[in-house]
Amino acid sequence: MMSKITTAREDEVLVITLDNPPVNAFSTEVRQAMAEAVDTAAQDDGIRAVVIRAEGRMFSGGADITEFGSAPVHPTLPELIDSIENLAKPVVIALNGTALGGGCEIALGCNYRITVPSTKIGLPEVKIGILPGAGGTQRLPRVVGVEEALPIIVTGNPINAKKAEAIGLVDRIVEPDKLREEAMAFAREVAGRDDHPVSSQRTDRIKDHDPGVFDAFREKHGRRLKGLEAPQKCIEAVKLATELPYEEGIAKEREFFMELVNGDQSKALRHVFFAERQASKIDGLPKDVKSLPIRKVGIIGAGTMGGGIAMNFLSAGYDVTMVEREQEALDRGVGIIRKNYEATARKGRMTAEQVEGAMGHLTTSLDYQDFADCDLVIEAVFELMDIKKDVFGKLDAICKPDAIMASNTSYLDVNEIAACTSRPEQVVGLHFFSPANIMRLLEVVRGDKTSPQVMATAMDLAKKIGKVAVVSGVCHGFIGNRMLAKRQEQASDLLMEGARPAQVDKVLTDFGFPMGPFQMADLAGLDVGWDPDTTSSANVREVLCERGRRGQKTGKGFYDYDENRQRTPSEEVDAVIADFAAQSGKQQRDITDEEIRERLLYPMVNEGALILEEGIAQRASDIDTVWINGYGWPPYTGGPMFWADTIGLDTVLAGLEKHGMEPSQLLRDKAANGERFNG
Ligand code: 3H9
Repeated sequence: MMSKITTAREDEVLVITLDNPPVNAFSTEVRQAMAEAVDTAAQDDGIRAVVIRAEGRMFSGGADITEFGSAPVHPTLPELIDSIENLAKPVVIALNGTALGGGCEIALGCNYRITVPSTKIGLPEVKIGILPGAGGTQRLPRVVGVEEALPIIVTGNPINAKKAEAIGLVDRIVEPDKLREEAMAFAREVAGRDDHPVSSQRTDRIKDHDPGVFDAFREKHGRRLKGLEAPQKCIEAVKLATELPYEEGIAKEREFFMELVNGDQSKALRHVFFAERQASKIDGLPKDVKSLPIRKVGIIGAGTMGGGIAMNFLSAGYDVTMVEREQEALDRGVGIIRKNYEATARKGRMTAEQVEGAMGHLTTSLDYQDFADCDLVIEAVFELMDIKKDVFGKLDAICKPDAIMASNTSYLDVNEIAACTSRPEQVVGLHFFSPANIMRLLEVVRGDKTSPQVMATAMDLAKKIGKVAVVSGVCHGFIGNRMLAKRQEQASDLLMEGARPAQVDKVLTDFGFPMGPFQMADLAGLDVGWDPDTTSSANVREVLCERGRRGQKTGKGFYDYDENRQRTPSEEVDAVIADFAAQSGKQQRDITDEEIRERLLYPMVNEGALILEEGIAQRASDIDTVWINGYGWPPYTGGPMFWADTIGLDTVLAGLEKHGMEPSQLLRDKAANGERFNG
């Protein structure tokens, strides 16, 4: 077996090379072998400098996250980095690409850092609910100053090589093919000197900072830090770096790290990290399946959905042909796409050239015939089976033989749609979420006959356009909307029993959702799927629509909105609810927040269990991935199924029974055996 750490002696320089694909994680084996190599450098008087470098497409993704939660094995990463920093010989680190977490912290423990232009450096630990625990919170501020260190540590977003050089995090940037040679030259250049910068000993960048910077940072990022433990600890740790001697600061960092890594939030966020990566894998797919090449994509419909879907492909450089029935609708759709891109450019997230580049890939047409050379066609037409069937019949006649034909349906039976073509194996569901250019989730709906090749292509494509894809079997509403329906049912019932929209919504926002069901309805529009010609005052929603309360766009829905879209509860809505409640004969009563939470969330978990039982989802973690990326479920609880695991499946079971709901067999069995949904 190839060793993950190799050493080579070149004159007076020891080169230590890390090679641990796929991401050069600092696993126990790597740490032990690297510590031995560092020891060699310390012992051998002939060695006057060290170069640390890596093989592969990046420097390192950091500590091996799979080892978290087990007892620490020596040398720990902090111990290894200390041994590097304490070496009485200069160490130059050559970052050949991405250096994250422990990968960045090890660089901070070296005296000199050299890299290539494409490198991204960062401390993303906060995203998995921890803080940099190998000296990052104490060394980074000492190297780049508090103002620069705070956002890197607290947001977890990486910076590029140029910025890293500007703030003093790297010393030199060189061309990739020169990296090794330049690192060697750097090492030889500094070998004879004895004034090497030692990060932990530096005070020059932390002695004059504005003490108000921490509170200002908390204030500025308050909304995104809400409910999260790790960012608060990150801020606290950086503050301590400015107040305590290094040894005391590092002891505090370790204490915070251990506390966070063993806490529920980090366990949940680590689950989310692996769940997203697992979701891209399709069970039972033959190993030799190759994706089909996709270059040109056809989209039917230039409305909100079609336009949003088109933007995904345009941004990723695919040619897109968008077809509508009328020129006016096409023009409007194209106008909105351009407006969206220009808004992104105004925020500095796109250049004017990139806007034109994306728009340059778009062609429009009124004729399906223009789909003839498309590799993939996605329809985003009205959600009615007859219309979908008509569209797929036409596509079948026009598309080339190996083209993939996809439906963006959010509920309908993909098998029935596929059956009206001569090639159901080429048909798949691609369920995007609105706004489709922003939401990360994509449900890839696998029909009974969808071919493995089409599935593999869809999953690959999702990654290329930056989506998190989850495979779903065919059922009404697939994974996400099927579970959502259970929550909506309860939300409506709760109103009839005495809860108010604001109370129900608040229970969910307190839980960590960005909004509750009634706020969501107001945002989406109460009239989605409502028909003014056939309306019959059958429920609260219909009556509100009839009264012109159609959501935020009309200034009123379940709530009243002012000109700044601030909402207040509405007496009119309360009266409508009271009328329906009286008709339903249900006794109005005070309902506790706890009951609301249980009745909204437990039935979702139960539906998730049914979805698993029926094989609609491949694994529990896929359900979590859907809810976190498509419906705002707070990631720090791990998603519905992981959350249920955390609070205990027996608790969920008892709750369902208490509220008179029928638990699924899978939930009963797992609860009885003390098992979890997620392994
Ligand atoms: C840390 O460093 C702690 C210290 O502060 C303190 C310690 C005391 N460990 O994402 P990909 C797997 S905390 C284990 O598809 P990409 C991943 O699951 C760490 N495994 O590749 C996947 O496995 P599989 C701080 C890891 O090129 C495979 O590698 N660092 C790790 O799209 C490929 O991953 C982070 O939080 C890991 N650290 O993106 C960075 N990283 O093939 C986490 C990846 O079986 N990592 N895997 O599904 C990332 O952000 C991305 O993986 C990275 C590569 C950008 C590196």
